[in-house]
Order: sequence, then structure tokens, then C-alpha cells
Amino acid sequence: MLQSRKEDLIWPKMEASRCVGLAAPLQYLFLFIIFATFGSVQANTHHQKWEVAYEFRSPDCFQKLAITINGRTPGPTIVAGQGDTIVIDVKNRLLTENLAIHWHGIRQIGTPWYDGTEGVTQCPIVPGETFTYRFVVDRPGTYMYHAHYGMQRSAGLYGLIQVLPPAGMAELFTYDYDRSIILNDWWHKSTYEQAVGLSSKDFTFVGEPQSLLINGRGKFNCSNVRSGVCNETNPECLPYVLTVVSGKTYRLRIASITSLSALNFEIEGHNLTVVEADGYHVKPFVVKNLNIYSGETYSVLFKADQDPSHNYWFAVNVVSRKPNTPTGTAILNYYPNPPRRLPPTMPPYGPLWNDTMYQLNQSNAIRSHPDYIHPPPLTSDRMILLLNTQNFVDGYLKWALNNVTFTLPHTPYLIALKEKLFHGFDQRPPPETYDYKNYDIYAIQKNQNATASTSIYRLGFNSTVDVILQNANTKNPNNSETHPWHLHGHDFWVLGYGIGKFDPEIDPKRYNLVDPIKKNTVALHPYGWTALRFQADNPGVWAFHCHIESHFAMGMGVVFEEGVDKLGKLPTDIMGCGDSKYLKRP
Ligand SMILES: *[C@@H]1O[C@H](CO)[C@@H](O)[C@H](O)[C@H]1NC(C)=O
Ligand SMILES: *[C@@H]1O[C@H](CO)[C@@H](O)[C@H](O)[C@H]1NC(C)=O
Ligand SMILES: *[C@@H]1O[C@H](CO)[C@@H](O)[C@H](O)[C@H]1NC(C)=O
Ligand SMILES: *[C@@H]1O[C@H](CO)[C@@H](O)[C@H](O)[C@H]1NC(C)=O
Ligand SMILES: *[C@@H]1O[C@H](CO)[C@@H](O)[C@H](O)[C@H]1NC(C)=O
Ligand SMILES: *[C@@H]1O[C@H](CO)[C@@H](O)[C@H](O)[C@H]1NC(C)=O
Ligand SMILES: *[C@@H]1O[C@H](CO)[C@@H](O)[C@H](O)[C@H]1NC(C)=O
Ligand SMILES: *[C@@H]1O[C@H](CO)[C@@H](O)[C@H](O)[C@H]1NC(C)=O
Ligand SMILES: *[C@@H]1O[C@H](CO)[C@@H](O)[C@H](O)[C@H]1NC(C)=O
Ligand SMILES: [Cu+2]
Repeated sequence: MLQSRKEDLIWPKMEASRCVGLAAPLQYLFLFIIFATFGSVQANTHHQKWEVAYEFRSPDCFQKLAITINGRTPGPTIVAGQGDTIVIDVKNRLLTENLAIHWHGIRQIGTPWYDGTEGVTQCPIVPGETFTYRFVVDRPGTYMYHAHYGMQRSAGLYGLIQVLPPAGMAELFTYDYDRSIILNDWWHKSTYEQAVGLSSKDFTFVGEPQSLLINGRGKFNCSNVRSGVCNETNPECLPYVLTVVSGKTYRLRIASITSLSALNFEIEGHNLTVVEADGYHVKPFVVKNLNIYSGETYSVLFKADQDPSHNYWFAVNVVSRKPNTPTGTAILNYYPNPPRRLPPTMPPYGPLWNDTMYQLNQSNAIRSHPDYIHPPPLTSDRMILLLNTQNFVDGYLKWALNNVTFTLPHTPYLIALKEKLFHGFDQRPPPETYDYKNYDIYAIQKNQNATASTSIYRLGFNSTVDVILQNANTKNPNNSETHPWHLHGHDFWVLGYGIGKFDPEIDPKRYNLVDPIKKNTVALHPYGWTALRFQADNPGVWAFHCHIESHFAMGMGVVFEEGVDKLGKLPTDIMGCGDSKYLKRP
């Protein structure tokens, strides 16, 4: 904590490191808030007004329409103390497009209606309307926010949330400065073109991204693009520069909000010590480079202990899919070298993209810090085994879980359940398991057709639930993809990973019940399984889905309900769509 404060005091002096495009006024506002809270344990309220609009932007030098918050993409970083209340008035100025914003990693205890998941917890914010999100950030750590309507996230609506521990409470690890990096992948096609391609009978995949962005900046090779649209000297696409002082230790918060890509992050010549994952303390381990899946956040420590006479590369490379995107780069600048002087080397190209064992190994290395173990319940009340496959529904390509592809109802579940509008969605329970004895995960699914459904899993309140994600072959021979699964409203324990078919008789005996990490997003590796456990103790309705934007759009998700009967009256501002049209007060 003290370290974080120190960095906030010093940050404004470090000019070069502030070229990220974070708005100075907001930084100063946060500074003010931090000063105001110093020495007090009182919870504060952070009130912001956001205007969300399309603007022409060139984050990778190529001009396209991007969704901005108060003119910026990435949007402002929210910095708050544990227990503080965040109030954000979101004005939708997209003219012709609905909107919803999800606060990724914030559990929304007591405020499930402000989770920002359109169709699940709220009606969309229609153009011209202002919607106020109000929630408490209850755990210190690194989190994110992003659009949760259609495939809007990939248009640029995203940003970071930093929750600081209470004053006087030191972090377990020490560092001199606190810095943040948010990673993204970027397409030149509009989100609409992408969505229409995915939802047509004549299926067109979004394809590999044109660029990888580090703090909203990338570099596209403009030489084959007609002039005017792409300009490599546009200051908007200058690389991000992080200036370091020799001998100092840096905490780097790294978040990935990619729409498709699994990434590998490396700082040339510098090892990284992993200390935080999704807001939880990690038993520290050292890596040369870090795999980060969409929806995950990490903190790593690195020491500026290399030859200070030149600069070094930050390099971001695609893994898990055959890369067709240049390495994303930024500059690690050793003071007092010129900030933008290019390193004398080629950027690192990262590990072999298809080295699944390397990725699995790193996933397995993420354990809870021994001083911060949250012990999991040793048994569970229910096991839901979800087979991930590609199928067709009426000739459209979809992703399915146990043959069911997810579709959103017209009336958001939370409203439908609380207001007893039960005809709003399919009341039959979705399948708990699949025929794991006979199914061949290495073959193309024999059952070509799945069914589309709005059905949900109803969980006993405060019951302990295990979810096993089982990967399989896609519609292409010898192909299985990586899926980062994200759970809303909870953090889960990661009990284990395996390659091959999960065996409910044998594999639970190998669960890590000693020091499993808690997370909100976890990777399902190719042909593998991932086992999770969580406590259904947060009344509400919660999405659990693949964080790949196109996969979720193709039905790769489920919904859990628990304890909705325990909730008080719903705020009427979440209503107004589907069967809740008449419930909204003017
Ligand atoms: C950009 O593309 C042009 C034309 O294909 C090529 O000659 C040039 O080497 C590329 N530049 C970089 C930096 O890759
Ligand atoms: C590219 O951008 C730079 C800096 O904004 C400007 O000076 C230059 O004229 C632009 N070039 C083209 C071809 O538009
Ligand atoms: C990084 O860690 C590896 C393995 O622990 C070690 O061999 C190497 O010397 C370290 N590199 C630096 C730059 O500290
Ligand atoms: C990984 O991909 C490369 C091509 O990018 C290929 O040559 C190699 O055989 C692949 N390795 C495995 C284990 O599939
Ligand atoms: C697996 O990770 C550990 C550190 O957690 C490392 O020591 C080991 O070399 C790795 N093995 C492989 C095969 O990558
Ligand atoms: C799958 O659905 C298509 C049409 O959507 C239909 O023509 C075909 O017979 C179905 N296949 C099976 C095995 O049911
Ligand atoms: C999925 O469909 C196949 C073929 O129709 C069937 O054998 C299997 O039981 C179904 N699985 C589930 C979980 O419904
Ligand atoms: C949930 O169950 C745990 C024990 O498993 C208990 O300690 C806790 O008080 C329960 N919480 C609620 C809200 O019922
Ligand atoms: C798929 O893999 C199997 C064995 O791993 C191999 O026999 C087969 O030829 C491969 N098929 C294709 C289409 O690559
Ligand atoms: Cu996926």
C-alpha cells in the first residue's frame, strides 16, 4: 500500500511514463482522492460521468471508428480503495447502438443488477439515455471494465480498475513503483462486419487481428494501405513508453481484454516474478514470459537491473492460435536514455505458439500464496460437466455446451426471475453432463446439430458447485482451441487441469485442495479439462462464458442463478425491455 501511494506521488514527475494517454486531469483527481483518504479507513465514493461515443481513432496508425469514453480508448483507469463505492453515470452517445458495461472481477455483492451484463442482469442502455452504475469494490487487486453488449468490447470500450488495500496495510511484496499495462487485439473491420460474418449461414470468421495493442497503441504497416487512412507518423500510434530508473523494482499490473488472442508477454532481458492473479496473492514464481488469456489480470515484479545504456522491448505475441499478427511492442526506457529510442535488438518472438505443455505448466504454477490461502470446501454438492463443442443450429455454426448453444432472452433473467415473468425463458434445466464414457474428444463431433436454448442452471443458495470444463475437437480435424472462461459474481478455486478426457471417478482425487488459487477467469487448454469450485453465495444471476468475444457471440456460455428470492426490490432503471417494458417507471 505504502508503495502504491509513493508511486502516485511520484508518477506525475515521470513525464515519459505518462505518454500512455491516461488523462492527466483524472490522474490528479485520483491523487486528490488518495490524499483525501490518507490515514483514514473511511470508505469513499468516486463519482464519474462518462460519455460513450464513436470517434475516429488510429490506435495502430490505421483509422477506424472506435468506441471511446470521454474521448479516450482505453478509457480512464478507476483507482479506488477497498470498500469504496464507485458511481458512474454512463451516457450512451452511440446514436444507433445499445450499451452495457461490465465491471470484470468485481463480484457485485448485494448489487447483482449493476453487473452490466445485458440480457442477464439488465436491459441495454438505449441511445441518448444515461444509466448509473453504483457498486462497492470490496477486494484489493487489479480488475477491468468493458462493454458487455453484442461484440462491442472489440470496438474499444475497455479500461482498468485498481483497488488499493486499506491505508496502513502493506502488500506482501515490496516494490518502488506501480505501473499498469492493458493488452488488446485490434481489427480494422468494424464490429458489425465481424458479427454479421459470424451469424451468417455463409459463416465468415473474424480472422486473426491486424494488431496487438499495449495501452491502446500498436503499429500497423501502412505501406500497402491507400494514403490518408493509415499514417505511421500519427502521434496516436506512438509506442507506449515505460521509463524506469536503474536499480528500482516495478510492480506491473498486466490485464488482457483481447477479443480472440491468447497472449504471451515478455520484457526483453528481464525476468518477471508473478505475485497477483485476478486480485489474489500468488505464491511467487519467476518466468521469462507470461501467458495471459483474455479476461485475466496479473501483477508481476521486475527489477531494472540490466545494462542501462539502452532501451529494451516489451513484446506481446499470440499463442494458442497460429499467429498471423506482428509482435505488439512498447519500449522499456532506462532513464536517462531518450524515451523513444528503439532498442538495438529485434523484439522477442515469445514461446512456440503451439507448445500446450508450456502453457499448461504455467497455469499449474499459479498457486495461492501460503500466507493468503482461502481454503476451498473439501467436497461439493453438485458437479456440472460441460463439454465444449462446435455444432450447427439450423445450419448456423455455433459453440455448444452439452449440445446446448446459449442465446439471450428478451427479458433479462434477473428481472424475469424476480418479477416471475417465467415465460421469458426456457424453464427446462440444461444438461448436467455428457456421455463422457463414449465420447471421443479427439474426433469431430458426430452430433452435428445442437439446440439453442435460454435455459439456466439454478443453484442451491450457498451450495458448493464444481464445474468441469471439457475441451474437444472443433469442426476442423486435429484442432482444439484455448478458451478462457470467465465467471461473473464469484471467484472460483482452480482445482486442477488435465489433458485428455476428465474422468469423474479418478481425476477428483488429484484435485489441489491445499493451495488452489482463486480467480475469475481461467484457461481451458486444447483437448484438456479444467476443474473449478465455487460457493453459490451471491444472490443474483450470473453469466459464465468463454471470454473470446466471437465465441460468446456464437453461444459459448451458460447462466447460473442462486438466491434470487433473497434479493430486495430491483432498481427500475435496469428494466424497460422485453416483458419488463411495463415495469419501468418514467
Ligand atoms: C511494410 O510492408 C512493406 C511492403 O509489403 C515491406 O516492404 C516493409 O518491409 C514492411 N515494413 C516493415 C517494418 O515490416
Ligand atoms: C501523417 O501524419 C503526420 C503527423 O500527423 C503529418 O505531418 C503528415 O502530413 C501525415 N501524412 C499523410 C500522408 O497524411
Ligand atoms: C532469469 O531466470 C533464469 C532462471 O531462473 C536465470 O537463469 C536467468 O539468469 C535470469 N535472468 C535474469 C536477467 O535475471
Ligand atoms: C507447431 O507449429 C509449427 C508451425 O508453426 C509446426 O511446425 C510444428 O510442427 C507444430 N508443433 C506441434 C507440436 O504441433
Ligand atoms: C514448468 O514450470 C516450472 C516452474 O513452475 C519450471 O521450473 C519448469 O522448468 C517448467 N517445465 C516445463 C516443461 O516448462
Ligand atoms: C441438422 O440440421 C439440418 C438443418 O438445419 C438438417 O438438414 C439435418 O438433417 C440435421 N442433421 C441431423 C443429424 O439431425
Ligand atoms: C448430444 O447429442 C448426441 C447426439 O444426438 C446425443 O447422443 C447426446 O446424448 C447428447 N448429449 C447431451 C448432453 O444431451
Ligand atoms: C454458507 O455456508 C458456509 C459453510 O459452508 C457458512 O459458513 C456461511 O455462513 C454460509 N453463508 C450464508 C450466507 O448462508
Ligand atoms: C490427425 O492426427 C492423427 C494422429 O495424431 C493423424 O494420424 C492424422 O493424420 C491427423 N489428421 C490430419 C488431417 O492432420
Ligand atoms: Cu472460446
